[in-house]
Amino acid sequence: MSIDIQPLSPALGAQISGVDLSRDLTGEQRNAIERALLDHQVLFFRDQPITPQQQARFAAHFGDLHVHPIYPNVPEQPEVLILDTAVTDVRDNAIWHTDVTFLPTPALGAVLSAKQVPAYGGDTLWASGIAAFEALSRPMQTLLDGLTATHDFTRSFPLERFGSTAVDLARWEETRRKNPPLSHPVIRTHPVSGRRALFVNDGFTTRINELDAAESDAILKLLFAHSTRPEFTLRWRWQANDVAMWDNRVTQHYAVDDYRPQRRVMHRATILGDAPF
Ligand SMILES: O=C(O)CCC(=O)C(=O)O
Ligand SMILES: [Fe+2]
Repeated sequence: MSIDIQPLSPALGAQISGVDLSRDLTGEQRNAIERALLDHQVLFFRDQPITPQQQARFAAHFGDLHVHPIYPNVPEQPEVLILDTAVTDVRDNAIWHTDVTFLPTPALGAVLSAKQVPAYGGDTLWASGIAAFEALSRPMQTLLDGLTATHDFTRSFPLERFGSTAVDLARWEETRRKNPPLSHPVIRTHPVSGRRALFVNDGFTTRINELDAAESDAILKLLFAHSTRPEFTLRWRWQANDVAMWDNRVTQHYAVDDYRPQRRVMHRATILGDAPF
């Protein structure tokens, strides 16, 4: 059986069939999936009931895995974190963001497995930073080229929501101490494809360093709005056992918070990345 790739929108996204993610990948399958990820930035697989172990093994084909500092994980597979509305307040993912850009080396990508989904609602959207960058005018691209921006963990993980118990507070303070605000380029070059992408996100980006504060506020506001124009996005309607895999180096996503009190349970394995340039 060979891998079939159905593009879902011009900007990004493809549905992949012809592969069973519960089994170990052949080298050929791994390379075909990596190629598809480079071409389409986010991939979707239907009907893939995978265990946390199988999910971690699949994700580990593409890099080392990250253990998240805040979210709960599967005890016997700590690289798989649990997003369960019955356990964690996941509202903070209802903002356009790129995962963990508060790290010096943000995630390369992630593999998200839908365990329990609401009858309707709870969709996730992705946006292509490549499409957003390419649609900017030449003068704006020139202005942004070479600028850097500050990314701060506390923007998406505010103390008010993540420090409610003594244990949570201690973990939050430890995480903040280990992850002081840092800088990344505003325009990122994909380390493999060489394509250029807008790399600021509402979840973690607080300031364009080289601009004055008012200029930075105005330009970031413009860039956040620009990068999530419908033309650069795709919206996925989940079924249980769907798996999504995204290239976190050149995309953002938004988990729509419209379904509570229905329960929604997702498992995520996060693949470590490299320093943006
Ligand atoms: O729950 C989702 O659909 C996505 C949540 C999210 O932002 C993530 O897993 O990185
Ligand atoms: Fe996320």
